[in-house]
Amino acid sequence: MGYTNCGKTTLIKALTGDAALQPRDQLFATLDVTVHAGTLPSHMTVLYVDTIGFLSQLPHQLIDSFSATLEDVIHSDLIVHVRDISHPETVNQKENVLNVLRNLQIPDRLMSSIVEVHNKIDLVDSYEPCEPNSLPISALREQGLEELKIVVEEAIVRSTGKQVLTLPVDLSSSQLSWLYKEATVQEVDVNPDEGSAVVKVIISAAAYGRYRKTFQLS
Ligand SMILES: Nc1nc2c(ncn2[C@@H]2O[C@H](COP(=O)(O)OP(=O)(O)OP(=O)(O)O)[C@@H](O)[C@H]2O)c(=O)[nH]1
Ligand SMILES: [Mg+2]
Repeated sequence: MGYTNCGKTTLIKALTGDAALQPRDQLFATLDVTVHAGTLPSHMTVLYVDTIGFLSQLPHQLIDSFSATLEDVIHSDLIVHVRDISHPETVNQKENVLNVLRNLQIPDRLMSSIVEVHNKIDLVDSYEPCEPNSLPISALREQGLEELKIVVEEAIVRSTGKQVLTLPVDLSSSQLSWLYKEATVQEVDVNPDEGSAVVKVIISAAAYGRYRKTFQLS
């Protein structure tokens, strides 16, 4: 989420490589909410939602329709707030975005986990991080994106209640293929002599419960 022209579409394009995305130097370049798949450092797939930009002094009649485009935010695992840090009004813009989110009655868990991205640092002479918990990037020059992905992944693991586990796996069983299907396999360390492997996975509590039940593990 963020103001129109702050670089949301450019950022999602850089994170996903989705050539269909068309960033443009104009107000309201994005008029439809679209969804784009990307991969996080642990191989987890994430869906980025490219939203419609905010505008100051939105005509009163349009506030409801604009808010309607943001209703699905409630169902997301994480909000990434993109700010054009080179914009003279960037501080007011941040306040407006947070106010709109408060009015939408976004759940506390989403409000308290917002990842704030300071975009367009390439346009700011000697950028100094001015706020804690914000990530400096240039979506256009693809700077800071790896750091951002790591932060997004940590936040999503936390907000979805997933855990990172290292599990011993019997390769003569279907345990490994089960994990590939139901969880995110990060690393597989095979021990050929023992026909076993040590597998690092990101898995939800529910899937881990089913895994133990399926393979009768204590
Ligand atoms: N210099 C610089 N320009 C950027 C950066 N990120 C985006 N831009 C430019 O900013 C303009 C707007 O980018 P978009 O990605 O379309 O912005 P948006 O937030 O999707 O805008 P709306 O769809 O209107 O809400 C484009 O001309 C981009 O090339 C950046 O990191 N640095
Ligand atoms: Mg856009």
